[in-house]
Amino acid sequence: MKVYEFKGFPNPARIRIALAEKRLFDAVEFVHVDVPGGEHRQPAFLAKNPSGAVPVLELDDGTLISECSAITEYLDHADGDPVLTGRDARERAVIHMTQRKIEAGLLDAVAAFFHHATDGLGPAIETYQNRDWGLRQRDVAVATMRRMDGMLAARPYLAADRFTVADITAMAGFAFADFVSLAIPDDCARLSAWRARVSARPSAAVAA
Ligand SMILES: N[C@@H](CCC(=O)N[C@@H](CS)C(=O)NCC(=O)O)C(=O)O
Repeated sequence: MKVYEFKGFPNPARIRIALAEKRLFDAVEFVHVDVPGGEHRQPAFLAKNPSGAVPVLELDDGTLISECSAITEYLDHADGDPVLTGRDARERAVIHMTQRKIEAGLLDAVAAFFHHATDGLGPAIETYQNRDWGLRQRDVAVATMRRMDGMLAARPYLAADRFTVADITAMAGFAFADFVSLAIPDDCARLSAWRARVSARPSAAVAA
């Protein structure tokens, strides 16, 4: 398997963490894509992912899988424990729901703030910017952090009583939030404690 990525970027980090959690890190070859240089907008990469985004997983039979949630789903089904996406119908639905809310409300919102309300990846890449939208999405990210703090009142991890893909998406969201200097609000003690807990996992080290 190959993973096309840019090391240190938040979405590729999700796949690195998932691979490490599932002890599959050495089963893939990482292929560097020069995103700041625009390589992801060139025809050769667009043939792999027409959305022009990393990461992309390429299977040995040539199947191309983009979107982190889909890649994680493949990895989780391809290998056994630990299960990151849920063991039964109820758990799978709850984890999927929570992951998606965190993806949209934290990770994608921070990304929108970065791309629209800051210099982002520079003028060659940021060909359309809407500052108001970016600032609105920063507010969405902070509101999502408060909601996540509430989730942690009932359980030690965001979607279950154990680490799941929802925690992985959140880890990437907070790494991106650090990059744009968006802190966890002071009144979110449970969320800060969760972050310290997941940051201590060995998988966190492979994402940076
Ligand atoms: N929803 C996608 C998001 C992928 C994404 O936005 N990746 C960023 C890097 S973290 C990217 O390639 N950005 C390129 C660009 O903004 O032009 C996923 O889950 O994989």
